Amino acid sequence: MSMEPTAQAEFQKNGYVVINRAFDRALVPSLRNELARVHESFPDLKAQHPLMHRLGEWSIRSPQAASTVIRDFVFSDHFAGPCKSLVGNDVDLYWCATAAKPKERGKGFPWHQDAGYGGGPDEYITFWAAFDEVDEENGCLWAVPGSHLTGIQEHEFRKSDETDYGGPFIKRPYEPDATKVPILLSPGDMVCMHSKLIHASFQNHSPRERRGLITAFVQSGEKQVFQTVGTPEITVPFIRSGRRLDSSENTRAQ
Ligand SMILES: O=C(O)CCC(=O)C(=O)O
Repeated sequence: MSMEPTAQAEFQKNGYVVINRAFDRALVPSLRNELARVHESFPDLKAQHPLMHRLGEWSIRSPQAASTVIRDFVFSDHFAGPCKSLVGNDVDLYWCATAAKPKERGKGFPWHQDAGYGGGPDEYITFWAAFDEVDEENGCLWAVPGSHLTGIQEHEFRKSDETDYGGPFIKRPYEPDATKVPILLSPGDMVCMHSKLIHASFQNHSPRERRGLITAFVQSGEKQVFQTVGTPEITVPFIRSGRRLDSSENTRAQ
């Protein structure tokens, strides 16, 4: 289903839009199970699927390579509709990763822009699909509305420490203070973000898991697509001339 014009306008203005009930809650238990399996069996799965990478305790890149449940979810109309509205009729999956912040010890992911990682395309969209109730206590995403219009800030790579996971983050000091907004989601909701949106997430001190899936999509033919881990990125065809390819047509996804 394509996106409502009001939701598209919200995305253009704020750089993100929350899509409530974007997918059936009935899918959530099997998605949670697959996410747990991918994390628990990562070494074995990695041996069979070299595309997979551990990005830290909280995240595994390319889980769709090892899970048909995740693959069918990623290559579904849940994402095709918004992709067609926001990206166009020819779209590739850029990347996919789990986002499983554990209860009580989940760390933060400081302020950054996805396009600030360097080496990749400037313009693409990222979805964060929720498998749990996600709020301030268990480490939801926060965004700075309208920040996608202010250009790409300078980023620096920081290692994981006591409070934060490692990654490329906006150079210190940066603190948006009052302009930041929490993105509250229920299982089945997702947020769609512009690649230049400034966003972050904080620690999970709660007794609740905070599980989700990140999927990023880019206009096909985008030349500047490199994997953050350093090898050439393999984007996967998703929509061609307005038609969604299903996951079985996407041999490169596996
Ligand atoms: O899941 C999170 O807490 C952070 C995810 C994020 O910001 C990203 O992948 O760009």
